[in-house]
Parts: sequence; C-alpha cells; structure tokens
Amino acid sequence: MSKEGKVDGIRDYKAPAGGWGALKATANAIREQMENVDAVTTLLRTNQPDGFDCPGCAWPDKKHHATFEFCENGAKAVTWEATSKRATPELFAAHTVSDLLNRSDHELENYGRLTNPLVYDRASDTFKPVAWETAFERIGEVLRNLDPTQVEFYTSGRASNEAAYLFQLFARGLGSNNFADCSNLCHEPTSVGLPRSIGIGKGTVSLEDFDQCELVISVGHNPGTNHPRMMGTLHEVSRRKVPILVFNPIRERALEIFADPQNMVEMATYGSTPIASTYLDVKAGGDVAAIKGVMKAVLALEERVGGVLDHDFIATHTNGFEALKADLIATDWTVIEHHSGLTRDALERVAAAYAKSNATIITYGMGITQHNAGTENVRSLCNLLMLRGNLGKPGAGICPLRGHSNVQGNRTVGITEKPSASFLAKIEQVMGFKPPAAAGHNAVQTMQAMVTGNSKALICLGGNFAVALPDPERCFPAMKQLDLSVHIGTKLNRSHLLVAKETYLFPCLGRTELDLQNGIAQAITVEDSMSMVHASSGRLPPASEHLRSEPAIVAGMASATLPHLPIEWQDLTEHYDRIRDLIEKTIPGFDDYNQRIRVPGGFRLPLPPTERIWPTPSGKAEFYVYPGVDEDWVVEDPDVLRLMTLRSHDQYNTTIYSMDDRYRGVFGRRDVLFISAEDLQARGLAHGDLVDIETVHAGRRMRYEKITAVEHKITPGSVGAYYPEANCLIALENIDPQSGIPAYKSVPVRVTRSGLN
Ligand SMILES: Nc1nc2c(c(=O)[nH]1)N[C@H]1C(S)=C(S)[C@@H](COP(=O)(O)OP(=O)(O)OC[C@H]3O[C@@H](n4cnc5c(=O)[nH]c(N)nc54)[C@H](O)[C@@H]3O)O[C@H]1N2
Ligand SMILES: Nc1nc2c(c(=O)[nH]1)N[C@H]1C(S)=C(S)[C@@H](COP(=O)(O)OP(=O)(O)OC[C@H]3O[C@@H](n4cnc5c(=O)[nH]c(N)nc54)[C@H](O)[C@@H]3O)O[C@H]1N2
Ligand SMILES: [Mo]
Repeated sequence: MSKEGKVDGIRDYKAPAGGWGALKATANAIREQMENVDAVTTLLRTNQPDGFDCPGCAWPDKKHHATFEFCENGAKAVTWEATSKRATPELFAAHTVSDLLNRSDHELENYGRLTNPLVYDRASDTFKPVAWETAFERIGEVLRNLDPTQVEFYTSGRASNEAAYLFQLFARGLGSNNFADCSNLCHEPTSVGLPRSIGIGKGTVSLEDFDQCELVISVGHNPGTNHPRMMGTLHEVSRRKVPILVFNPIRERALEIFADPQNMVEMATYGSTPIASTYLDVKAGGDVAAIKGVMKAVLALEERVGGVLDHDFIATHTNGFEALKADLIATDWTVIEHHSGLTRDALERVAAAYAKSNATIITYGMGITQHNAGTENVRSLCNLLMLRGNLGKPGAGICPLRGHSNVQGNRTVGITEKPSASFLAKIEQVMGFKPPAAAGHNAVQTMQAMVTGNSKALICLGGNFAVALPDPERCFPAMKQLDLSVHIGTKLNRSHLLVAKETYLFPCLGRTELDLQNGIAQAITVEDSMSMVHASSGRLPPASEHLRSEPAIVAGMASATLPHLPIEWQDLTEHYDRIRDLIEKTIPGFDDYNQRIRVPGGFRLPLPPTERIWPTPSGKAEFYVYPGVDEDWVVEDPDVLRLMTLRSHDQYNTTIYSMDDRYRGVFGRRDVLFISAEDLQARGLAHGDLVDIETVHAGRRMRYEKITAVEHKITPGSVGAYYPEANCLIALENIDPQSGIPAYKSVPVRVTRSGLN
C-alpha cells in the first residue's frame, strides 16, 4: 500500500538504505552544525590509528584502514560535538531554568556546547558561572557530610577508561559502590547471562571472524541506524553469498537492502546489495520461543540425518545438554508457533541453514536484552551456538552489539556496583585505602533510592540519567529531591535542569578535542565491542578555554572531597600514562598498557572462551533450560499489544539530531505509533488516526495521548514508538529480575481511538 500524501510527514521509503541518501544526510548535518567546514578533516581522523575514536558506537575499526570509514551516524555524532554553536553564560542569564524546561530535548542540546562551569542560583532560577575550585570545595563539603551509601555515581558509556577509572576510585574512596551506568540500561543481560553460560560477559568474535563465517544470525538490532559501520561488514558477508538470517518484528530497511557508501561501484551505479537472505518477522518477546523452535528442529535433524550436533564439543566442553534436550522434546510446536509468531516450517528452514554452516555468528542488540527475560534470551542464543560448537573456533561466536563507544571499557575498569573481591583487594594493596565491599545500586535501584528519598546526591559522568530511565512521572520529581546533583557534560539536557537543592554543571572536553595537560597532548583509551583497547586523541581546539577534561574534573572533585586519601589526584591527571599504570596494577589483562596502546590498533583483552577455556564455576560452558516459552509477561487478551520503544535514525539516545526517521519513512515528527494493518483493522482504526496508548497492569494510569497510528511492516501483536517520549508508559518496576534492566521493548499496552477513554 502506498502511504504517499495521506498523513503529514509519513512516506514510503523505497530506496536501499545507505547510498547517496546517507551522503546527503551527512552534508546536511555538517551544514547545520558547523560554520566553517573543518568537518571533513575531523571526519578523516575518525577511527584512524592516530585519530580519535568515533563517539558514535562501539563497533570496532578495521585495522590500518587506508581511507576513512564513512558512516552517516558517526558523522552526525562528530558534527554534533564539533558544532560551532555555544551555550554561554549569556544564554543562561537570559533564560530561567523553568523556561528552559519547556524546550524540547532537541532544542536543549541544539543550543550547542557548554562553555563554563555553572552553579544553579535559586533566587534567580538561573545557572550562573562559578570558579572550578570554588565548586569543587563546596561539593567536597557536601559529600563529606553525607553517608557515602547515599551518594550515587552514574556513568554514561562515552567516558574514557582513564576518566571512568578515576571516577570509581573517587566513589570507592568516599565509601560508595553505587555505580549506576548506562550498561544497566542496555547490555546488563549480556553482563549477567554470558558469564553464566560461557564464563565471561563479553562477545567472543572479532572482525576477522566475519571474513570466515558461513552463516550470520542477526537478532533484535538495527545496524543501519545504530551501528552503520557494521553494515560494511554485513555487506561483505552478503557478497560472499553467506546467508544472513534476521529475526526482527520490524522490517528494518538496512537489514533488507543496503548500498555501501564505501563501495565506489555500487554508489556510481546506484546498485545495492540485499542483506537478509531470510527475514523472520518474529513477535516482539518471541525470541525464546523462536530459538527453542530452531533447536528442536536441530535435534530432529540430528535424529533423521545425523552429524548435526557437535558431540565432541558437547561432551568435552559443556554441562546440561540432556536437560535441554528433554525440555525441547517436551515443548510443543503449537506453543512455539503461537509465542514466536513464526511457522514451524520457517523455523525448520533456519535449523537446516544452521546445520549446514560450519561457522555461525549470532549478533544481537536491544531487541534481545531489553526484556523481562533479557538474561534468559542471551543464554538461549548461547544454547543454540553450543549445539554445534560455535564458540572458540574461527568464524563463529556470539556478538553483542554494544551501545556507547566505551560502555564495555567502563565496566572493565571498575564501574560496577558488585565489585569482585580480587579487584577490591588490589585496590587496597595498590591505592592504600580499604574500598567498600557491600554491593551498591544499579541504575534502577539508584532511581528507586532517589524516589524514596534515601539517596541524597547524584554525580553524573555524562549522560542524561532521568530521561534515559523509564517512568518520568517518578524520576523527574526524584531528581529535584536531592541535596546535590553534579553533571559533567558537553551539552545541556533535561536531567541538568531538574535541579536539586544544589546543582553544578561542568562542561568537559569531547573526544574530538585536543586535551592538553601541563602543555602535553594526552591520549585517552577505549575498548570496543570486540574487546580491542586502543588510544584516541582529539585535535580540534576546545569549544571554550574554560573546559576541562573528564579526568581533570573528576580528580578536582576527588581531591577536594578526600584530602586524607594517599592519592595524588593532581599528579595522576598531569599525564594519563600514570592513570594507566594504576589500571595495569589493579586490573588483569592490561600488562604493558602504555606500550601496547602506542601500537596502532591497540591490543585485545583476554577472552578465554575464544580458546575454549570457560571461566565458569564448573569450568565448562553451561546449557540453560528456560522454563516454558513465555518470554515476558503474558496477557492472553488479544487486545493487549507489546510495545517496543525504539531509536529513530536521527537520534543518539536522548540526543535528537532532527525529527526525521528516513528509513522508516517518518519526516519532521516523532509522535507516531508503528502498528500492523491487522492490528489497526481489529481496532476499527485506519492509518493516520489519532490514538491513545495506555499501559495495562501498571497499577496506575500511564498514558501517551494523541499519537498518530502509522501502518507499518511490523509483526501483528507488536507495536513501536520512539524513546524517550514513550518512557511515560514504562513503569520503573518493569524490569528483568535477573539483571535489573528495564523492559523497554516489552510494555503491555492497549491502543484506542484518541479521546474514547
Ligand atoms: N545513531 C545511533 N547509534 C547508536 C545509538 C543511537 O541512539 N543512535 N545508541 C547506541 C546505544 S547506547 C545502543 S545500546 C545501541 C542500540 O542499538 P540496537 O540494539 O539496534 O537498538 P534499538 O534501536 O533499540 O533497536 C532494537 C531493534 O530490535 C528490534 N526489536 C525490538 N524488540 C524485539 C524483540 O522482542 N525481538 C527481536 N528479535 N527484535 C526486537 C527492533 O525492531 C529494532 O530493530 O546503539 C548505539 N548506537
Ligand atoms: N525507552 C527506552 N529508553 C531507553 C532505551 C530504549 O531503547 N528505550 N535505551 C537505553 C540505553 S541502551 C541507553 S545506553 C540509555 C542512554 O542513556 P545516557 O547515556 O544517559 O544518555 P545519552 O543520551 O547518551 O546522553 C546524552 C548526554 O551526554 C552528554 N555527553 C555527550 N558526549 C559527552 C562526552 O564526551 N562526555 C560527557 N561527560 N558527556 C557527554 C551530553 O551532555 C548529552 O546531553 O538510554 C536508555 N533508555
Ligand atoms: Mo545503550
């Protein structure tokens, strides 16, 4: 059906993803954000051996790539940071905080880069400039007078290893293990589920594995938007005639067909390459059922033709196979079909392709993790891989698509609310103080403690905490109840404006900028999705002379708060090599850290499963039996739909670059609900009708009203709306109990014509 002309801003997108459209979008992003176009040179230095790491995503770099790796959304992330727009003290003098709170998220960040350290002045309801040292002294005074377990530390995954390491040292020096981080909101099920299955909470594949794989199964991620550099890899895989099986409730354009902007011939000829060889329109929340179906069919093939299971691998390297087998035999095809939304025939064909491949990679993202059963979902994917020994061999393995560019590194260097005893012992031995051992808060627990008034202070190393979390009705007032909030950021956002009794806003250097300490240019380090650690050094002049680096700001607060500790904070920030020396002494895997990051491309952290070593308690990889197939909540009411909250193509998390979502055919607006033709019809609704969405079983009224229903290629029973707007529908309690991640992709809702209820 053509939607042309029917509903404002909604059009069919018919072209391949990528291609010239991507180049045009890049040119627009540059024009809107940069006055004089240093941008091209900035882009050229992205993800190059001697350049800076792209703040866009955590997909790894090609080794020593000769020409720059073009990526539309990387370009947007870079130009958004390297913008010539500024949010100066004059802007803050002219606008009260109440006034700014009325602006959209897009407008707030679009004021540009923060230029001065600021303090909230209640009398005038404005932010005013403050001297760095004055601010640090006052923060120290407040923090020293609080119970440290009432102080919360949030890390958004852009912070470098060096900044994050100092941040955890600061918190632990104070006596807190409260480390909310954005990993709690995206890959916590990976961090909890993978160690239980294979002994380590990280992916096992490298880029080279994609050159050797014989099959890729992509589950619940949208790389055309969120990891565009991965599209180059998938494009090459597809051109090698390797099948790519996609499980996704939405027909995402880039997973269907893609023109690689790096490919001269394709660009010149307006050619393109199909990506998914088979697109499986699974129901949202149907992945456990679908994977069980595939495994059941694999067992049947083994019975029929044999040679399908890797018996050696199962016997030598795993536990629990018989229990899994019994469960699969006992699981009926009718329930598998009902819950997955896929036919037995389709799942058997997946099993046949899987049985044929000698090396399979499974890639996955938020469609797997952001569920009540997120942890079990991750473990189900491991089960499937283990049946054919697809771990610890070339061309095979598990590949979680991480979010923020250094979210994995932050965790590696100690941002965790549950530190290991060995790490704490190392800190004590090397740093000379006793860190707290009791588990602290994760992101949702942090907010819950703030809601009940049990927590008094929040220090944020980047991010937009209150907007990233679900349930603004609970979270926004909780921010205002605090005694103290401190935000280290590059741009203004809503969390900064939800002011506490005292609030400080500290502007920091971004990735693209030159970081001079004592006249010496510093490099920071980051870890990508594939455990490669490498250096990043910005070159652009800082957005303002008043900016400080993240490590310097953290060190400033720490030294003012903890003068009694035997740590030379100032000395550490004078050369980041000194911070890296401490990381090397306290965290395994960083031997010769400073030497190895000086080699272009950096080094890989140890990943025992790649050598078939399983650091689980049993020393083996563990099969896992998920009871039943009901992945999340079950409401046997056909009127209740499962809502997924999604990113548009023109946003980076809570940063909204523009109101367009090109590949899904939405332009100039975000107030839409993606819904199938069947579900529209069942409700007597038509494409373009205004609807209200209400969460069921929330225990209170949670509504998102006057949203335009947009007919979309989406599996019946599943609907989609944009994040963060739709966060008003997600209760803070709606989490995966194993990992604590909010079930952002599994909200039970009812959709009705607007104004009826
Ligand atoms: N440009 C850009 N890049 C980004 C980000 C950004 O916002 N913008 N964010 C970064 C961050 S922090 C992260 S965590 C990653 C996120 O990257 P993704 O993991 O790609 O995250 P989402 O956009 O939330 O997309 C989820 C996809 O999962 C599908 N899905 C939803 N529910 C289900 C389900 O139940 N089953 C299955 N099989 N599929 C489902 C949706 O249809 C959608 O295609 O991207 C990172 N990169
Ligand atoms: N409904 C719903 N909610 C979600 C999700 C979802 O899929 N659905 N996804 C979740 C996920 S995966 C994530 S990761 C979170 C994202 O949560 P966050 O990481 O908290 O949010 P961001 O939007 O990435 O943060 C944007 C802010 O970071 C600051 N910033 C940018 N660059 C830098 C820098 O270099 N240094 C510093 N210090 N600050 C910087 C800027 O001030 C900017 O305003 O949201 C989560 N929330
Ligand atoms: Mo994320």
